[in-house]
Amino acid sequence: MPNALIVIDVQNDFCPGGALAVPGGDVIVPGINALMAEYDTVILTQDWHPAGHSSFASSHGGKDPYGMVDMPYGPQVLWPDHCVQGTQGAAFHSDLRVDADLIIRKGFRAGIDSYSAFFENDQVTPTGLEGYLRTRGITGLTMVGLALDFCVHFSAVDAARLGFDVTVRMELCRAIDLDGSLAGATGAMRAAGVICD
Ligand code: VGL
Ligand code: ZN
Repeated sequence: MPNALIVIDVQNDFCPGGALAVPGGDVIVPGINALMAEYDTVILTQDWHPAGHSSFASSHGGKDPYGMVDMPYGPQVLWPDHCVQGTQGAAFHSDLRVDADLIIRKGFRAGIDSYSAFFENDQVTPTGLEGYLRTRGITGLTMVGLALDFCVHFSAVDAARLGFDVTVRMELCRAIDLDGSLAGATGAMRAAGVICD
């Protein structure tokens, strides 16, 4: 049964020195590159925000990063400006292998964030990734990357709900860990049937 490797958001802004640095975010790159060799299909995701994106604290005058705001689609964490389209921060880590079959960008609509590679944060607007996988006959997914408690978490849970067999290789992920978000993410992934390996 065809499997794909999905490498989530291994971008400069999520690595040490970046705008939304995930501790140890760069350490996983060699292991991810090695894992790519075991998959026929490799997909990269890329967080890809326009300047002034609504998930940026700077777009909500006076609010601090890592606070919350109510968006029309529900509560949203406010982030430092990160992964702005075309910037070095949005580029993949320079050591990451980028000879992938597909690069899927997300978070490019100004008014809505997108953690999951499958649906934007309103949980209904599709990215098109499901259709790509189904038309390629792919049924099993392995996920790695950044950040474990946000984009990996929501991508894995959505994929499991869509009926894919999902494994997250935990040692090839790193987390932001905001207010217990790592424990919450791990519990939610397991509850959704994701294998956290
Ligand atoms: C992410 C926060 C904001 C992620 C993206 O890739 O996990 N987290 N944008
Ligand atoms: Zn983002």
